[in-house]
Amino acid sequence: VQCAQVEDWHSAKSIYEFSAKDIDGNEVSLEKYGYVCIIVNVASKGKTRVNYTQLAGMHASYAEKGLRILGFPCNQFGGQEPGSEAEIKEFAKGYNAEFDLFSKIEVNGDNAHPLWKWMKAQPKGKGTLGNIKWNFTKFLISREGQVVKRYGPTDDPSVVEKDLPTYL
Ligand SMILES: *[C@@H]1O[C@H](CO)[C@@H](O)[C@H](O)[C@H]1NC(C)=O
Ligand SMILES: CC(=O)N[C@H]1CO[C@H](CO)[C@@H](O)[C@@H]1O
Repeated sequence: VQCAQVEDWHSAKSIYEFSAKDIDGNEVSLEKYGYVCIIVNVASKGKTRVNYTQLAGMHASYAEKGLRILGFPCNQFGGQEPGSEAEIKEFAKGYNAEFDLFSKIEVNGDNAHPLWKWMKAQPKGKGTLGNIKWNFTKFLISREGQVVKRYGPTDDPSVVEKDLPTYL
């Protein structure tokens, strides 16, 4: 794998230089995501219903128009994603969520996934404090693989939907 993984994530120019493990444990190069993407840290416990339902709905409505949603389970916020990969997959199925899920990662700290370190360091991805504050933080990625906007956990997925026409 080519990837600007661990040490040199600073120098990456787009998300396409990264790879991540999908929910089944296969290393996937993000090169295949030459679409408009929403990258989001998901959790299974807590206020998931609206978030998952809207993400699943957006996938259903916009996948054909060129949207991809990448959900990264993360257990760094109040232990809200304690399940195994298999349990997370089953959980998502309950919402008919057909968007792409990845293996559990960390989004903050030294062990954060390099893709997340990179997104948080981008001019449009910094947010107010840089670090991810809670589950369901969303990054909107252009077809060029650039972060074009970051949304906080309380911005429901429908807020992101309003911006899609500009980029799709
Ligand atoms: C979506 O998730 C975030 C983070 O847990 C939460 O703050 C927000 O209220 C949720 N949205 C809804 C409508 O439940
Ligand atoms: C899945 C989920 O949303 N978990 C937590 C994320 O943050 C909210 C807001 O603080 C919590 O209430 C949820 O339990």
